[in-house]
Amino acid sequence: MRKALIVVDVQNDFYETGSLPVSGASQINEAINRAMRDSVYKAIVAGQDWHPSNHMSFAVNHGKEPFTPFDNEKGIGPVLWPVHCQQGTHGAAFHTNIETNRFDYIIRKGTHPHVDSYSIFRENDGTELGTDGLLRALGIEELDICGLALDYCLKYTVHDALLAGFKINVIINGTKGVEANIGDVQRTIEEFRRAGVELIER
Ligand code: VGL
Ligand code: ZN
Repeated sequence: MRKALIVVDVQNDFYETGSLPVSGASQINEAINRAMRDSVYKAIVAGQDWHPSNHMSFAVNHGKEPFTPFDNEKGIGPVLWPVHCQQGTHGAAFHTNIETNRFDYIIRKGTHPHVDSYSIFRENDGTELGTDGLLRALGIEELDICGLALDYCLKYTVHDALLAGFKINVIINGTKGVEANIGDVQRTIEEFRRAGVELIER
């Protein structure tokens, strides 16, 4: 058992009725639950976007509209977001149809007001979240990755996991994208293929 399952940000705000909705998000729940019921995983690690109300990824904290382009060296951007996944709110909670009792570890991210954190490995300024160390300590060599959103947090998580040297499989029926720009999802999938990521179904 050298495999872990990574479940990225399956939180209410990223589902259809949330503040930063991914269309069709609820369609991924069954594949994720099916994967979690499989006994092949040594560990199931969930990411949870967990922002304070003064988080600088929120457009309103700049007096701007959501999706306004913004970039700074502290790792906010490339766009500003609607208020989402505020610590302790319903929007930040995991979707009720996800069998969260199966999560072994939860990595919270985006907790510092001035730094965003897309990947569950490190914050956008490079600060490690401890995920790599955790997986190494457990002897994990291969990751199946699913969750939201394909073209943001999942993409950055895959990127960092590749840099860390893990073999990566993306559960393609267990993820959906924001598609802020038309073609983002397709481009991300092409990038995965070129990087040697395997696309699997559960
Ligand atoms: C995410 C935008 C802002 C994600 C999180 O989970 O993909 N996207 N915060
Ligand atoms: Zn966020």
